[in-house]
Amino acid sequence: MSDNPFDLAGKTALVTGSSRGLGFVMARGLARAGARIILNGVDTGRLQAAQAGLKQEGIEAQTLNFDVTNEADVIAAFAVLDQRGMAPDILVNNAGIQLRKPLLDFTSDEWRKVIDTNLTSAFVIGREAARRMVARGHGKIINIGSLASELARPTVAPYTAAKGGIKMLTRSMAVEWASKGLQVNGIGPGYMLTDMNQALMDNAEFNTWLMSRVPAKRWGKPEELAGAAVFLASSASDYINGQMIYIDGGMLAAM
Ligand code: GCO
Repeated sequence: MSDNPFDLAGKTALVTGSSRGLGFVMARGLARAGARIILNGVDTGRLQAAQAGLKQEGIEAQTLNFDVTNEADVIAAFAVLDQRGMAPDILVNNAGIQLRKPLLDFTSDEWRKVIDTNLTSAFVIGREAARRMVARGHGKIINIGSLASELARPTVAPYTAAKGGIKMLTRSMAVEWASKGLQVNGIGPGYMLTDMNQALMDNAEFNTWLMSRVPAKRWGKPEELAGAAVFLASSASDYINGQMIYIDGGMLAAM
């Protein structure tokens, strides 16, 4: 047993939505800390490319293609993990989508798609993982929220509602499962350089506004999330529960 509290050797981590972007970078960070990684996505080509990318740095990752919004798919995926002896010790609920338009123009179907992908999936997958973690008496769940878990801006209402829900789902999971040996916490990225935010990065007016709001005066880099993910996945955070760590360049601290 390593005396390094950040060592994840011997642990299995499932990261949803990890074929690219923040999910991939967090999965890579957990792997570099010693965890056995299960990459998830719905695009087999992207999953295989992500797996190959990790292999190039000597990391052997598994892949599991399932749709986080399809409960039957999720349950079947956990049955496969059970068969492989790979029920996760660490779950990162990262999968999410963004849809930007005035709230008055959203359809109910569009609302449900965002809520289902960004919030309900964290409940369903969290419940399936926690059933196995509770049986073992230990486990780490990391829900990926957002700066939008705390602050709203126009045109992203479903996403913001979902991410606010992620914060309170994290607290709910923590208060129900802490006595069972689980630690459940969240990471709230600020404005990060990701495909999801490309339209914002390309918008000069948005960039001017953002630079006026972020004390660090820059966009965040996806790899800047990996440290918090390793910390919350490790024994270094065994007495931390129900917390959100915001990685936002100080944006939430500023008026
Ligand atoms: C937006 C962005 C935010 C992201 C951002 C902050 O359109 O405002 O997509 O919703 O979550 O990375 O967390």
